[in-house]
Amino acid sequence: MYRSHYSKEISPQDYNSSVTVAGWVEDVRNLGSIAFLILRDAQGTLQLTLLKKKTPEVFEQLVSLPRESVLSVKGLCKENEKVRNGYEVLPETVTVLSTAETPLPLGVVDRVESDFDTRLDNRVLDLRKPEVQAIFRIRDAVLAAADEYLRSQHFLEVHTPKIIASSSEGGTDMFKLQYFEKQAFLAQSPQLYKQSLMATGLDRVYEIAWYFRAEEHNTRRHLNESTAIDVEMAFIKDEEEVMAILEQLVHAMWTRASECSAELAVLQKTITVPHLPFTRIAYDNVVEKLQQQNSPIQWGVDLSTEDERLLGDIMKEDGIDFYFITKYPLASKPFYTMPAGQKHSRGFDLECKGVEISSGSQRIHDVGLLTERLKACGLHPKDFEAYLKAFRYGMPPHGGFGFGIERFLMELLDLSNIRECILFPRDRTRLTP
Ligand code: AMO
Repeated sequence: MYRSHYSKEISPQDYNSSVTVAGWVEDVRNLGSIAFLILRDAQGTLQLTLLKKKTPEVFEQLVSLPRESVLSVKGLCKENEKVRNGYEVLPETVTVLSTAETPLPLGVVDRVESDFDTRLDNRVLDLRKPEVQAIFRIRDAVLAAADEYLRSQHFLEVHTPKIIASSSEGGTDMFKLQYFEKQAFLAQSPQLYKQSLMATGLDRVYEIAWYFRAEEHNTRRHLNESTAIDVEMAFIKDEEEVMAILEQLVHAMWTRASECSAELAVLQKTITVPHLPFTRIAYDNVVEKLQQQNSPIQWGVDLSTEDERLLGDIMKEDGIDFYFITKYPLASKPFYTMPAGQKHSRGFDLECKGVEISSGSQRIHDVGLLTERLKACGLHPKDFEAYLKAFRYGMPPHGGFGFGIERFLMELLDLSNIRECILFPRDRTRLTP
C-alpha cells in the first residue's frame, strides 16, 4: 500500500506516525463497536481499523460506504502482528473521493466466479482483480524485455501506417474504411511497410504493431484486433538468421516472465525457461508424422487447428514445447515468401505447445519474381504498385517475422482464452467496452 498519493510504500519507519493512504474500499466488516475496512490500491491492501468510541463520525461515515468507493484517509499507522501485512491504520480524517453505485455488476473479490462475458462487459471492475492485473503486469514486463533484446541487436523501433490502400497479407479478411473519396483498409499487419524500409538503410526494424483482421470465426485463439512484435532485417543469408533472432527474443521474454515472482504467485503459475536452440522440423516431416497418427492432412495445405494440436502432443511426448515448422509449401504461404525450389518456400512458423505464436520467412527481393508471385496468388500487381516501387531501385535480401503478443501470453501463462491477454478485446461480436 502506498504511504501517500503516488509516493513510497508503507514501511516499518511509518509505524506510530501519521500516514495518508488512498484506494478502493474492498470490504467493510462492522462488528458494532469496532469495524474493519480493507482498502486496496495497485500495490495491495491494508486494514483500516475503525473504533466507534474514538472516532464516531469517521466510523459512521465509513461503515455505510458501498464497496469499491474511493477514499483518501489520514490516520495513525500502527504495527499489528494479527493483521496480514503487519500493520493497520486508525483513520482520523477521511475524504470520500468517489462513491460507487450499488449493486456492483461484478464483484472484485467475490469467491464465485463470474462468466467470462460478464467479466468482459465490466472489464474496468474485472481489471481491479489482482489475478487479472497480474497478466497485464507480466505483459508489460515481457514487452520491456523484448525492447531491450531487440535494441541490443541494433533494431530500430518504427511505426507504420494502419490506414492503408491495399491488402498486406492477401486474402479477404480486411476491414474496409472510407478514406475521403477513396476506399481504404485497416492494416492486417505492417508487412508491406516493414519490407519497404529494407530498401532505405533503416534495415533492422521492429514495431509493436496492431493487426486488424475481419476474420469471421470466433475462437479462443483469434481476435479481430490483436497486437504483435513485427521484425524485419536485411542482408540476411537465409531464413535461419531470422529464426535465430526470433528464438532469442522468445527466450528473453520467457526469462523475464519467470522473474515476475509476485505476479506469478498471484496467478499460481511457475514458468520454466525453454532451452535454445528450438527444434526445427520440416513441413514434409510434419505431414508424415501427422499421417502416421491418422490425420487426413494432404501435402500442400496449412495445418488445421486439429493437426497443430496433434503435432503439439507428438512433440510433447519427446519433451518439446517449442518448435519451428520450416520449409512450408510455397502455395500455403503469402505472396511475399521466398521460394525454396519448385514447391517449397523459406517460410516458417514457430509453434508453442500446438499453437502458432509466430510466422515469418525470407522474402522475395526481386521485383520480377514478386510480380509473378502476386499474380500466382490471384492478386493484381497494379494494386501493389506503391509496394513494388520499393523493390525497383535496390532492395537487399531480407526476412522477418510477426509474433502475436496475445498468443504468446496465452501460452506463457497457460490461459484458456486469448481474450484474457488484451485489455479490451475485439471479437466477432464484441465492440464494447
Ligand atoms: P501471420 O498472419 O501468421 O503472419 O501473423 C503472425 C502472428 O500474429 C498472430 N496473429 C493473431 N493473433 C490473434 N488473433 C488473430 N486473428 C491473429 N492473426 C495473427 C499469431 C501469428 O503467428 N506478415 C506476417 C508475419 C511475417 O511474415 O512477418 C503475418 O502477419 O501469433
